[in-house]
Amino acid sequence: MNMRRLLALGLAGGLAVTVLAGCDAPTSSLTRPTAPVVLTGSKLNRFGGVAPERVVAFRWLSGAWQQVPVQVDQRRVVLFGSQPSSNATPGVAGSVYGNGTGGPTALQYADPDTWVGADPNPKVDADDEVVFMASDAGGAAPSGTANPTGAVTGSGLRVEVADPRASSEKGWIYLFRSDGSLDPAAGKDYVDYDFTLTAGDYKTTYKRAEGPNPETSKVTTPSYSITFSDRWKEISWQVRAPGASQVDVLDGHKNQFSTDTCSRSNATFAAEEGAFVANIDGPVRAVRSYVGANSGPLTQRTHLMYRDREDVITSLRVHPIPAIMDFVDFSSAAKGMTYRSSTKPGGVTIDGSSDSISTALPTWEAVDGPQGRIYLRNTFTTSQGDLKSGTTQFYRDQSLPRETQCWGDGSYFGAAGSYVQTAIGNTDPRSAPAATVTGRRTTQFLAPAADPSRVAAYAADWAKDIDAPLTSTVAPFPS
Ligand SMILES: [Ca+2]
Ligand SMILES: [Ca+2]
Ligand SMILES: [Ca+2]
Ligand SMILES: [Ca+2]
Repeated sequence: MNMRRLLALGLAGGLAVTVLAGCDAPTSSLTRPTAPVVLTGSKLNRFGGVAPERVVAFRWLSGAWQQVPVQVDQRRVVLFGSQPSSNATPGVAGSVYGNGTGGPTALQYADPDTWVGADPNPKVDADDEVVFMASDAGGAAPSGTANPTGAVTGSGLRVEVADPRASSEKGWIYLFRSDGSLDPAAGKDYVDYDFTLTAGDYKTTYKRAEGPNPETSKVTTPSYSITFSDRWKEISWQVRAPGASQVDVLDGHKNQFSTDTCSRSNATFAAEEGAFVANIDGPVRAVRSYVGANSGPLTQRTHLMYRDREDVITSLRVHPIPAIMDFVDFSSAAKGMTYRSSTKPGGVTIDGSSDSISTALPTWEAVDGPQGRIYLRNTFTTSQGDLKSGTTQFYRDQSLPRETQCWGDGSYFGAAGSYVQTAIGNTDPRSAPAATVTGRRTTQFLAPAADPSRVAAYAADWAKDIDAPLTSTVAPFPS
């Protein structure tokens, strides 16, 4: 049995029973309990035309079916549209901005409470996503096993989930069409997302032409809470895993051109045009997606928030820009935590006094202390060949920096992230040619480490998992 990742997550005790895999795999042997599994409808053709509220999931555990939560997120291809000329301009469903015609489209999460609107195909279709947690996988159901009660005969699909880094580690989830008697959430709710605009309802109050649009939105799970004070302004992280002190260790997840300029930052993004794509609060994950970053009105960020982890995907769509930084700046409440990375595995203390960190991009970062433990993986993909080589790691721990801070508090505390210093060509699809630059930041929230000397090894292994997601193979059940 491979306890590697369970140890890395500090979860070995609680889940040991589920990894006691025998030769006939009576239970899941997956050791990535915090990983999600996301399938598109195109892999689940038996569910084409099925209503999302009829999609249910089961695992086979100890010789019986047990229902587990599954979530369907509807997606649709829509226009971006354009920001209206005035905040008073009424919105029209069918584009992200609820305004304008023509121009580029993209596949987006659908939301009846934004101008994107509901998916025109309300049933599961090829581009919709079906998601469940690896920790809910069970063993392989023996052939001849009868369907669970409430599942429609002939509707079953067996999803074999495998770990590309450990070929012996597998788990199974069985998806069925329900007869209507079952709740897809299976009585669970791993993530709570309260999208709360101070002004009120999104469609009637949101200032799409010119912000700001203050929010008190909050995501809460058993492992963390995150708050947002506006579009692009993620301003608090509390680790809620057992043993963490639960203080807010984040000043902000920040973007700007360079340390010396505040002409563009999350604060200026929020102050100008923008719109929400979707706000989804399901049993397995929450989705928060929005556009609008000054002269890049189509620039988009999507947060996927799972029980233990947040994935942030940023799609740059703007005219040529000189540079971009993407960093996490901690708060004074993070003082005393240890910042580590693949280039500094021994770590340095976050205390507002300078540390020596390589400018080479790390493959992982970790911050740990009594406040909790946080692993970070920050990467981007691009079609512009020279961007990677022109990107360095930014790090600053300085309570009294010489530069004015663009927003948040007046200090850098363990501020770290990427700094693209090569000029970025056009990424706005409204003018050709457009390159692509897509950032992906993954943050894992964990209990304080029992043995801090092992955090570097754990985080290094976790980052390899992030780069090699679980795979899944779908087959009819029974076969
Ligand atoms: Ca769809
Ligand atoms: Ca659909
Ligand atoms: Ca320091
Ligand atoms: Ca700060």
